[in-house]
This record gives sequence, C-alpha cells and structure tokens, in this order.
Amino acid sequence: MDNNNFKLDVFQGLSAEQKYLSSKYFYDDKGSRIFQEIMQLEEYYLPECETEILVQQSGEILRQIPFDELDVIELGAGDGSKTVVFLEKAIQMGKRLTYVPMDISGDILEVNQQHVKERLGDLPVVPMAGDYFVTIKELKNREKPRLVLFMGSNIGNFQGEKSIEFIRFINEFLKPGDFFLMGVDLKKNPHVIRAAYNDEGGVTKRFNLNLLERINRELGGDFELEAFEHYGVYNPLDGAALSFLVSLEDQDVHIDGQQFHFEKYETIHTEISQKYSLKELDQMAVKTGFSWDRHFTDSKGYYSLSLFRK
Ligand code: AVI
Repeated sequence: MDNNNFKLDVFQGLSAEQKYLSSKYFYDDKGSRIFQEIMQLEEYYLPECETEILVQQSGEILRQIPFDELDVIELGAGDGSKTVVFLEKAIQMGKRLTYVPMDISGDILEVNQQHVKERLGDLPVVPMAGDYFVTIKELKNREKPRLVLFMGSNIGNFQGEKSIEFIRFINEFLKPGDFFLMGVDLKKNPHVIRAAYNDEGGVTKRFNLNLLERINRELGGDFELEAFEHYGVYNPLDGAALSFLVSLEDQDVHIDGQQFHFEKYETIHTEISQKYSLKELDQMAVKTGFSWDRHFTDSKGYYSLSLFRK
C-alpha cells in the first residue's frame, strides 16, 4: 500500500467540512482479520445468504449462460472459498472454464489457488494481483466469452453515482452476449440491516476504530481511541447504511505535524453500505447498458445474485 496516497487521502478527508475517511482503508492486515470475524457474526446475514444462493441455485444461474467454454473473471476474489461451489457446478455441467481471480493482495490469491486446487484439481487458473481497474484491461484481447463475478455486496460500498460508473466500466469490458454476476444486499426490515452494522459483541465497532489505529500506526497519528465511538445508521428512505466515528470530546489530533480539530460530537463518515430493491437493480441494468437481467434470491429474500447480460 502506498502510504503517501493514504496520507493525502486522510488529510483531505479530515480537512473537509463533513469529515470522512475512505472505507477502502479498512483492510490492512488487522482490518482484514476483523472483517473475517464480521463474516461469522450472527447479525451479519450477508455471507450466509450468498452461500445459500450459490449452493442451491448455481445450476439455474449457469443454465442462463449458453457458452461451453468461457473465462470466469472474479473481481476482489479473496480466498475464493464461496466461488468454488459455483465453479464446481459449472464443471459438472460440462463447461470448460478458465478462472481468473483478481485481488489487490497477492497473498490472498495464493490461498485462493490452494482452495481451487484442493476442490477442483486441474482447473486452469490465472491469478492477477493488483488493482482490478488496471489488471482487467490486460484481458481485453482474450477471445473467449466472459462472465465477470463481483460478489459479497461490494457494490454497496460505492458512493452514489460511483456504482453506476463502475458497472458501466464492466459493461465496456464485456462483449455483446457476455455476462456480469453481482452479489447485492437488498432493502428489507430496517431493524435487520441496522443490527448487521451494530453487532452486540462490538466487532463492527473494532473494525471502524481500526481505521484510526491504522492512522496512528502508519502515519504516526495520536488518535485516542477511547475518545471516539462507532455509530451505524440505516435510512430506509434512500437505502443507505452509513457508518461514522463520533468524537466524544472537543479535541485536537495530530498526524505527521498536522493538527486536526474535532468538536464534541463531530463525526467522521467512514462507510456506505447501499441496499437496493430488485426494481432498482432492473433500472441499474438498463442504465449501465445491459440488455437483460435476472435475480436469484435467497429463501428470506434478503440478498440477490443478479445476472446481467450485455
Ligand atoms: C465489504 N462490504 C460489503 C461490507 C459491507 O457490508 O458493507 C463491509 C462491512 N462493513 C461493516 N460490516 C461489513
């Protein structure tokens, strides 16, 4: 990670009228470990819903995709533990795949390859470490049809129009007839969403506060963690779950010679986790240049794997 960019982004965010920090900085080693804990939480229903759809409906999803041979390109693939279920089904159905997992972390891609090897033996895998906005361009000249996977409700972490820009970017990479499969958390009872970002055990609170700890560790900041609190809200009007850090005191914080003032109860906005309705997803598909879409939801109707065809 380039610490210079990190510092510039932190300085910019903490100098803004409404202070903010980008959620992409959650995921240092410690943050990634805490995120693994979140994924196991009773309140954080998302991974279980996604797994249920993959286990029960991979066959039906794959039946929509008419190619015998294709590249399956996964953005932000992580350890690939859920994707193997989908890949295994595709192989059973006689499809000849090349799996292209992309992730910013080369280490996690090694774990991914191990998983794939254990479950799927000699499936051709082409791991690509780095920023997928850059690495995906290296695939432009490959001939085979494409299915791009973007799982885990990561689309929810794009602010406003950025989600549309991102899906348009995927659309431009695809050829007519290619597919995009995206994991999306759906609008539902607001209490359920609120609890997912305010777990009883305080894991999400640790996750959020790790951002300040990371600034202390990597940029020599002097944040006092006890002087900040995690605050997670969900607004059913616009479907946005937002996370903040609240300053509990009037205080000054120093980072590498720069001073930042916090009024008592001033907030730092740290994350958006946008929720969508199926209707909004249909509109999104049209808006981003896709010609067809279909949604595969879990038994509770909490989550969708939405398939878009160019
Ligand atoms: C990675 N992302 C989809 C998670 C989410 O639900 O927005 C990150 C997260 N933040 C708090 N809990 C989980």
